[in-house]
Amino acid sequence: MATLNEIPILKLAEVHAKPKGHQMSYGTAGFRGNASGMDHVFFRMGMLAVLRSKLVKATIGVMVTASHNPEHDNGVKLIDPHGEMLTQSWEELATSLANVTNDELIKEMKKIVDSQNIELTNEASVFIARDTRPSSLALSQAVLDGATALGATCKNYGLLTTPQLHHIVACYNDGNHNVNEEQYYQHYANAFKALLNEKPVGSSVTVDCANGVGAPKLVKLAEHIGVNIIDIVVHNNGQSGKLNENCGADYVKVQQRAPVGLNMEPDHRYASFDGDADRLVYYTLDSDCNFVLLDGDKIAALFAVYIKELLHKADINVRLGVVQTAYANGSSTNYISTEENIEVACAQTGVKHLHKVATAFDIGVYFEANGHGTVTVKDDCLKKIGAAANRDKKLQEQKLAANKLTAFLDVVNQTIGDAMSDLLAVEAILQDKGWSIRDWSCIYTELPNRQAKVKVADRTVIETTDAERKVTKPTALQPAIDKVVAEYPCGRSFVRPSGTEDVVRVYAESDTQENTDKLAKRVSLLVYELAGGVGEKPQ
Ligand code: 16G
Ligand code: ZN
Repeated sequence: MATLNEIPILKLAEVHAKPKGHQMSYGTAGFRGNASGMDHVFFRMGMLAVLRSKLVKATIGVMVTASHNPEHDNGVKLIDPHGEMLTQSWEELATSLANVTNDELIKEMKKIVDSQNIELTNEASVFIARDTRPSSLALSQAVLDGATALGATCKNYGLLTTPQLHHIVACYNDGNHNVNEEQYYQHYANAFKALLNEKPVGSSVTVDCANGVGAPKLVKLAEHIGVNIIDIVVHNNGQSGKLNENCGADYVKVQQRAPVGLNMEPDHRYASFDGDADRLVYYTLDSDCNFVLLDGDKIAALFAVYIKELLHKADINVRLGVVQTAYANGSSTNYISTEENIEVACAQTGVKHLHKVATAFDIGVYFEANGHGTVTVKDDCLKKIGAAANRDKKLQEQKLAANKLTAFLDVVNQTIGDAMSDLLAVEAILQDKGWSIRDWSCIYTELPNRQAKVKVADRTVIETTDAERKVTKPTALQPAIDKVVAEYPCGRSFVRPSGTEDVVRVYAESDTQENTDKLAKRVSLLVYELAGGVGEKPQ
């Protein structure tokens, strides 16, 4: 049994020393915070990736990004062998390792090695990539230092979107050792063209890339597809604007308005990515020039119904389901489950939770309302679809549908929500159905909704159950919410402690915007009063 080679670790740990008192936790999607003072966290996550790689005997990914957060923030997340997010049981290990002092570092690492039974003589391989934040270059170097301090073989891919790194890690561990960025474009461009059957997409689509890494990558993807097939116009490409400032998927979804600098025209298709291109929302203007948002719920509905129709046409019987969170608009849930008769499940906020629930279905479509989502397919289900495409007895029309479904599932990045691949999937469906963005938008009408946040002394006093739809603590809160909600037609409201910010989040929906705003305010006030609100009372 080998031991840790302490000297190089300690030497580099001095270079990446932890500032006094700095504490962080591995949140919903890794560590995230102001980039200054986080250098040690990146160094230590480089080391943790090596330990994980030695344990699972596969390549681990490390992505340097803070997604839709402001430019001055940064973050780091680990990617497990099949391209999924770091297994939850390791989040605690990550948190402890990030928070010990430099003096306790070796002891903490040994603790991890012992508790996990890690064989240190095993080889390790770590893939690293980063977004375009000014701090990302130096922080990805800190990850590299950490990984090399423990003797791993490292590949630094430089600038990538988060889903690109997930894709590369998954393919590599699946035995494709030549996988690289170029192959990513080839894969999705070819899959898209196959799905379209080389028929061009009629009109252009304008994509706000949040001034982030999605911009140069989308340009490359578009080049691989060819402008004769689809005309993608990139907006907010990072040449002048600031990352995520008044632009990007989060801004558009929350503000329900166009990103900076975009002069919208009625009926044109617009889309926004977030800063690391794992979220996608669409929007347009109606003929009265009202802003119309098509968020993650609408993308999920579009995907699910398309898959359902193809399964039906191909005469394939598998279990299809949609996974949403409590944030999904009530109308979307109603449309998918009642009108389209597709199973709907609800998961806790955070991609890892949705992903897990989705994989229980043969085909699982999962989306958060904020635009993060994808489709998962079980291997034997894929085989079943492939067999249907080739079966002699099948009618030509059934074979065609099975082929189309295979092509569609090839266009989506099954490892994680991917704004680029989701964009192609939406474009292909609209093209296939001959739908305008207006047709798509009309499949159901959202209930007016409002999100708010409340500051409390300690947000952990709020505990929830039933996929965050009900509060269990403080005990007086849920009955009080129920009573208020009952006063509003189609009323629904829930509260949950944020996993990324020191606030309690409040969601409300009901029949009119005026009622919804009142409901959100009254529930916010209940949180303030019953869960230790601080500062100004909610207005
Ligand atoms: C993170 C999650 C996102 C979730 C959000 C909730 C991933 C990759 N990202 O951004 O899915 O919606 O956190 O934030 O899992 P909140 O807990 O602050 O509301
Ligand atoms: Zn993101």
